[in-house]
Amino acid sequence: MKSTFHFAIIILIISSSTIANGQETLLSKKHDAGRQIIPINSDWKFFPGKCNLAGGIEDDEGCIDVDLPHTWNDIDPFDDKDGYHRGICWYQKTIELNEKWREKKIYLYFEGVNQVASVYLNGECIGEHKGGYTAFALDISDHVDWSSSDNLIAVKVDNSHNPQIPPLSVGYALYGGIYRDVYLLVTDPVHIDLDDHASKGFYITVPDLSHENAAIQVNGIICNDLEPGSILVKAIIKDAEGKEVMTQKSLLNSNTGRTRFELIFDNLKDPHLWSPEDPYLYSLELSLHHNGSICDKIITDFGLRYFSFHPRNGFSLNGMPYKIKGTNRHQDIKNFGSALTNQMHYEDLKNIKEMGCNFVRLAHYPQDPAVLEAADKLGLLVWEEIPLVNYITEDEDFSDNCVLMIKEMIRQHFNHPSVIIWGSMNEILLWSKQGKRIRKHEDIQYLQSVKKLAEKLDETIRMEDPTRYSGMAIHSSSDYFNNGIAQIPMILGFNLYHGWYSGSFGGFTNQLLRIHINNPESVIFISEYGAGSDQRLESSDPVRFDFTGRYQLLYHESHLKQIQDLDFLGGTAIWNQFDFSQPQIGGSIPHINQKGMVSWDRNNKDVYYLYKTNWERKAQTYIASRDWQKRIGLSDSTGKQVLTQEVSVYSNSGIVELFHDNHSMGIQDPDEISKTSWQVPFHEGINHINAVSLENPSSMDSIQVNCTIIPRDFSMHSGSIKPLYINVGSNAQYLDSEDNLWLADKRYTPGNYGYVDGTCKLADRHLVVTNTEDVPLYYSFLEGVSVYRIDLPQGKYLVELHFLETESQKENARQFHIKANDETQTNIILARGTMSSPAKIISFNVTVTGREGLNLSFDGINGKPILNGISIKPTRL
Ligand code: GCB
Repeated sequence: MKSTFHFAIIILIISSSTIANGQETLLSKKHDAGRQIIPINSDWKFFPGKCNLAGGIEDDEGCIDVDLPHTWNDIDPFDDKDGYHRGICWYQKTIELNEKWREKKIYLYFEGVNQVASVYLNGECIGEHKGGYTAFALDISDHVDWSSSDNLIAVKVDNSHNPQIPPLSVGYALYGGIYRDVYLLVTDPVHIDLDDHASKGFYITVPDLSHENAAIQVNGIICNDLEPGSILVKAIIKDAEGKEVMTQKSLLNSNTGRTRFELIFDNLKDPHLWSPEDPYLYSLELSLHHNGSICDKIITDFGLRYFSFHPRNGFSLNGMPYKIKGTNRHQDIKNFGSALTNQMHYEDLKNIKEMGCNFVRLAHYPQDPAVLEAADKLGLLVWEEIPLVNYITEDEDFSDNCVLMIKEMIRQHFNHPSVIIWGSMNEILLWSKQGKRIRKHEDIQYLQSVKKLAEKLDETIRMEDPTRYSGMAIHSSSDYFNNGIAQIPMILGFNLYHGWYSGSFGGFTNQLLRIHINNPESVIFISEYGAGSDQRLESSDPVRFDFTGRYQLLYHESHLKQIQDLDFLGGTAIWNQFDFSQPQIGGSIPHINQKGMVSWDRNNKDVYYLYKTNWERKAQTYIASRDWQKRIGLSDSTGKQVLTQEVSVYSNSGIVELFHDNHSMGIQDPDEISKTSWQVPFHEGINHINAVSLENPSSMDSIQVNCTIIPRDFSMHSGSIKPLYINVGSNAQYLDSEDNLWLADKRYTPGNYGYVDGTCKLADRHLVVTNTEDVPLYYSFLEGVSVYRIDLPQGKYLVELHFLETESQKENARQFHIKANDETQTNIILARGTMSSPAKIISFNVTVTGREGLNLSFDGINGKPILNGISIKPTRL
């Protein structure tokens, strides 16, 4: 179904109070008559790397005490060693049973274990779950040992590569562990279903919804493990203030086993609709009554909204055109890996909301219940998908696992008003079936298998949930269109990186217009666009792949402008809100994908404020230089001791005036993306910069820029030179791990420093630099240099030279002699591994006499000489 369709849905989620501080998830709410939910996250024993615990029963030797959530890969994907632990580890915990539970049903509920979990109770295997991103529930009632007060749970967790389980290849760490919460769920033998793919056991839809009226339907299953009899199902709808709005009841004659129920509220007048701007939640109290007492009760919140996508008009919400302004989110944070608390999940979504987004794509897998709850509560529309990325295994097991994942995802998260799209695949034709990146698919048989799977998954989505849209994200390849794959989903997402992986910024609009014209009936969505950055690198002269904050700004400024003009788009999502793990990738922060609006340890980058100013309604002004408050450069060529550089301001509050040390730099009117820029003549030391909106003076911002100015004629400043750091071969200044500022490099001009020859280059982005905290220094380099000059005044200096081999040598390692002022210092040999390369430093003392300065010369023995950085410290020898 390609054309617009319009539907309404009402959704429910477990009680709103659980989200107030983001601490608890839907299941952790201490409950209500008939049902107990007991978190069992503390006091687990973790057996790292143990593969052979029979039934999980073992003495404590070698175990580590841990609390959940836990992953064993919080650190090792990011160290200098190749790879990270992917294999089997065990967890154990004893649980205490309550005598009162003898007649009850007892379930173990796991929110997420990556990626295969085998669960044992007292040595007996009671279940297995495949797939690391969805929940599962196991009925342990008949397996507990009532003769003992303690029962031993053991969980074997395996995060090895498994060809039957997606994801097969991933651009993110496959963190192993029980990395989400675990609960004991104790219910009456008569209860709302707990055996339906770890769902809530009931589903709410809205056959009819308008601003005037809502018809609401609750469908579910009752499990009666007691005796045949009549069961009363009762549902009460309350408004956000807790006032009762409507009640419905249904008396069922239930046999033992499972019985369906349906409740219809057909006339909720003047419903208060849910939207990102007004995430209004009703609550619903669903209870079962048997033999005069309440045997199960669940209190949930729910939201009401209707929406549709149109191939030419974009998205509409509650009957009005609506611009989706979105981002993507991965679920990991520095030092925690994927083992995040519910509060951390909540803070992430809050960060997204505060940037002005109204949409988030949970890429590339279903996320924690706390994430969905936060989206409902904060007001964020959601695209959620299964972890089917890059390529498939052509067999039934793999396909069955994908289908199961879709069912689990949809059933578990069906009741969230935030969700509007279920995704099935991401860039599924990026790799060959052998697991290699390819440009063009030639294997017709494989393409047919992919198509068949895509059809099956899309069909599953539409069957499981006819109230939402199916989605698929693809990369720029005609293979999707030529083989009938792009035509399958209701929403076609494009992951586009113009001006990053290839081409120029403007290619974005050109490509989208082409796609739109050729596929006028397809709903086109931008599921990803982005560029990487590193808050330690800045440049007045940014270039692609340099990882400077300025390049990332230019990229997003251009894309934001372009997006504003593309009205047919269903929506857009930045890649990515947060930097995230990408083991084995290089760049200036190895093992990290650096395209976040926010760093991996959760610091907003300057680009965050570009979007915030444009997308968040409240009046605001930001100086886009939070990441560039320490600046260094040569003094201007005017001869004055100033460094003139650009300062940009984003303001959505009209004309802005910029002040430098309280002197007005003039007023400017922000452009269509709320941007203005000034050239500011920074002086040495602290510079106070203020930006104020003239129309709304409370919309203002101020920062301090600490500027280090190197006199352009430093050869004249005899004896007064400070340590000098040069980021050789780079257009960018670099702030190192000891707070030293490294100058951007340049061609030599008399009186200061620079390369006389050689070519400035960036290392291959895939090369992982090891053995240093200061990767950016090594990521850029000068190749083929024979002379590098620094016109130092007379004096004695300690010189350090930094090197990295960037190429894998086929035969002899790169080798060259180094001389300083004609004195041979050393002979250096560089080598590297297949994927990684270690940083290397050599140091020596030099004495500069007369006006000779420091002349470094490099003489190749094998290959071209190469240089990455120079530091020079005056010494007293
Ligand atoms: C993509 C992928 C995503 C990557 C991203 C990138 O298209 O869908 O998983 O992380 O590109 O940064 O290369």
